[in-house]
Amino acid sequence: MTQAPIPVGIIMGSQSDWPTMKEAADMLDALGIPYEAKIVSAHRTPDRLWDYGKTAVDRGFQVIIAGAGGAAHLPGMMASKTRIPVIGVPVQTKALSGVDSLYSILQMPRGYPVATMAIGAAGAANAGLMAAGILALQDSDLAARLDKWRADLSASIPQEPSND
Ligand code: RP5
Repeated sequence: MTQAPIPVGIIMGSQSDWPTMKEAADMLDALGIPYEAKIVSAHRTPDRLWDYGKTAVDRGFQVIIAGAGGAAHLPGMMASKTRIPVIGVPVQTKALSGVDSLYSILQMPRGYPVATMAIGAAGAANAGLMAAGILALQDSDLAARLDKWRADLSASIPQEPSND
């Protein structure tokens, strides 16, 4: 029996991006969505990026989550190489707090969109949720899990502020 393809590819420019990108992975785990995570750098491993983009459709990915920091070309380059939707996560940087990453990922030219999230951990977690929302369009079981996740989050918010 052939195995179902992994629907989500998480890629990041460096090992140092993993603590941020793990937030996306943790969200996918929480929602029961299979993924693979790889280090693919636009600058340090351009051939790896090219191979990944060239084979992504055939490998059955439905969404790619790409995180990078600084001169963060990875999400945009991946979007130029595959029609699979790319969700970009700007990783926070020491020098410019991730605004460099944000602008690098956000300002794509017409024709090659990247769905850009917020800077850092919240953006990575939201990338997981965005991927879940896309996949849930075709998967009613996942849609129910995502609805429950959202309802649980709402229910966890207290009505009144606490002094503790
Ligand atoms: C980018 O450079 C990576 O995405 C990372 O955010 C940043 C710094 O990489 P390291 O020097 O920590 O490997 O390509």
